[in-house]
Amino acid sequence: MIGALKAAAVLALAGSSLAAPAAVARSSIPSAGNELASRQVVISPKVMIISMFSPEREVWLQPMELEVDYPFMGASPLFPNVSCRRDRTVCIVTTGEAEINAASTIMALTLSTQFDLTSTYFLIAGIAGINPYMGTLGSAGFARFSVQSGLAYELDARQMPANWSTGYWALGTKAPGQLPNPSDLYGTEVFELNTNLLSRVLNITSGVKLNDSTTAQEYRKRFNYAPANEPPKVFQGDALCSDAYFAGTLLSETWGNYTKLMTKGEGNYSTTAQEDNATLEVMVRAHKAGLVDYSRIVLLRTASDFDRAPNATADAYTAFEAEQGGFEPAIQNLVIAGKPFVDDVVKNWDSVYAAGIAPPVAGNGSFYGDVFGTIREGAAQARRARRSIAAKVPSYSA
Ligand SMILES: *[C@@H]1O[C@H](CO)[C@@H](O)[C@H](O)[C@H]1NC(C)=O
Ligand SMILES: *[C@@H]1O[C@H](CO)[C@@H](O)[C@H](O)[C@H]1NC(C)=O
Ligand SMILES: *[C@@H]1O[C@H](CO)[C@@H](O)[C@H](O)[C@H]1NC(C)=O
Ligand SMILES: *[C@@H]1O[C@H](CO)[C@@H](O)[C@H](O)[C@H]1NC(C)=O
Ligand SMILES: *[C@@H]1O[C@H](CO)[C@@H](O)[C@H](O)[C@H]1NC(C)=O
Ligand SMILES: *[C@@H]1O[C@H](CO)[C@@H](O)[C@H](O)[C@H]1NC(C)=O
Ligand SMILES: *[C@@H]1O[C@H](CO)[C@@H](O)[C@H](O)[C@H]1NC(C)=O
Ligand SMILES: *[C@@H]1O[C@H](CO)[C@@H](O)[C@H](O)[C@H]1NC(C)=O
Ligand SMILES: CC(=O)N[C@H]1CO[C@H](CO)[C@@H](O)[C@@H]1O
Repeated sequence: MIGALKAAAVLALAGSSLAAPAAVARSSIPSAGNELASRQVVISPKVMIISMFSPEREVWLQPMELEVDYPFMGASPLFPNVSCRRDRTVCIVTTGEAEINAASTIMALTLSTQFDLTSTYFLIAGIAGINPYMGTLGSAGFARFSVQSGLAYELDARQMPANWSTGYWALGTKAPGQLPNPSDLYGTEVFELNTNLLSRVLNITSGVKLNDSTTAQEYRKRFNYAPANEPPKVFQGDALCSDAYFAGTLLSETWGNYTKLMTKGEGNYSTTAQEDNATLEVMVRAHKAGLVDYSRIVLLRTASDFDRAPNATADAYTAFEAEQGGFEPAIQNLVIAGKPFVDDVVKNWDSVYAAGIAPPVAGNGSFYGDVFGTIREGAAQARRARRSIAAKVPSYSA
C-alpha cells in the first residue's frame, strides 16, 4: 500500500520539469529512533492551504497552479490528494466537512511519511457564517481564537428554566454564563493562534479589495447598522466551531456570549464554521510530537451568509433560507484575502518565515495552543521541536 502510494506520487511528477523527489525505501532510511519522523518522499511545502470542500479547494487550483497530485493514506474518500505547485512550495489539502473529517484528515496528513511539515505554514481557509456586528457578506476574518460550541449541555429552549436566556450551558456547569472548572475541560474548548503572525497577515491584507455580488449588496441593505450594511473588508475576528449549523439571533447571541466566557472576555465571536476546533486539536498534538509548528497557523474564514436575520422581529427561518448572495464572493475572497499571505511566505521565506515569527511570550492567561496549555511555552518549544525533528529527518529532501 505504501509502495503504491509512493509510486503514484512519483508518477504524478512525471512530466514535471523537476526531478521527482528521492523515493527512499523504508529499509534504507537510517534508524532515527523515531519512526514517525522517518520520511519516504519528502515534500516540504512552505505553505499548506487547508480547505474543507470542493468550492473552497477548486478556487485555489488555477491561481496557485496546484497541479501535481499526491495521494496520501487516511485522506478523505472524497479528497484523496494533496495537490501542489510543481516546485512543491505551496500545496492544498481538503479535509471533508465538519469536525470528524477535519480531525481525521489533518491527523493523517501530519503523520504521513510523504510530508515534512515541520517548517510549513498552514492557512486554514474556509467559508463561514458571519456575525453582522463584526462583518458582512463576503467579509474575510482572520482569527485569534477558535472556540468550540459542541461541548455543552442543551435543553430545548421551550423547556428551559423561565429565567434563562438560552438552552445551552457549558459542560460541568449548572447554568449559562458559568465557566467550567479547569478539571472539567476537555481541552478542545478554545484555541488561540500566534497573534504576532496574525498582525503581519492583517497588515499584508488590510488594503485588499474584496469580491462582492449585487445580490449581497441588496441583501445587506436590510440591516440598519454597520458593518453589516457596508462593503466587505478584511478584519480580525474569532471563529466559532459547531457541527450543528445554527442560525437566528438567540443562538448567535448564545455562542457570542459563550465565546466571551471561554476567552475570559478577549474573544469576539465573528464567524461560524464546522471544522476549526478539530483541525487545531490535531495541530496541537502534532506540534507536541514535533511534526508541525503550531506558531505557523493562520485561520481565515470568509462570510457566505449572516448568522441571523436583519433585525430581531424578522423571521429567523426566512432569513436562514434567503438567497443572500454571499456564497460566491466568500469563495473568491478566500484567494483574494489568503493569497497575499501565501505569496508573502514564499517571497520572504529566507528573510522572515524560515526562522519563524515567534508568538507573544505566553503564560499570562494566554490560551496559545489549547486551554490545557499543552504548548504554552510557545516559540521556544516550537523551535526546540523543529530542531529536534530536523535532526531526525533524513537529509535527502528534494
Ligand atoms: C488523485 O490523484 C491521482 C493521481 O494523480 C489521480 O489519478 C486522481 O484522479 C486524483 N483524484 C482526485 C479526486 O482528484
Ligand atoms: C434563575 O432562578 C433560579 C431559581 O429561582 C436562581 O437560583 C437562579 O439564580 C436564576 N438564574 C438567573 C440567571 O437569574
Ligand atoms: C447574552 O448575554 C447578554 C449579557 O449578559 C444577555 O443580556 C443576553 O440575554 C444573552 N443572550 C443569550 C441568548 O443568552
Ligand atoms: C505594516 O506594513 C508597513 C508597510 O506596508 C510597515 O511599514 C509596518 O511596519 C507594518 N507593521 C507591522 C506591525 O508589521
Ligand atoms: C467577483 O468575482 C466574480 C467571479 O470571478 C467576477 O465575475 C466578478 O466580476 C467579481 N466582482 C467584483 C465586484 O469583484
Ligand atoms: C471585541 O471584544 C473586546 C473585548 O470584549 C471589546 O473591547 C471590543 O470592543 C470588541 N470589538 C468589537 C469590534 O466588537
Ligand atoms: C425587519 O426585517 C424584516 C425582513 O427583512 C422587514 O420586513 C422589517 O421591516 C424589518 N423591521 C425593522 C424594524 O427594520
Ligand atoms: C506577562 O507578564 C510578565 C510579568 O508581568 C510581563 O513581563 C510580560 O510582558 C507579560 N507578557 C505578555 C505577553 O503580556
Ligand atoms: C462537537 C464536536 O464534534 N466537538 C469535537 C471538537 O474536536 C475535538 C477534537 O477533535 C473533539 O474531541 C470534539 O468532540
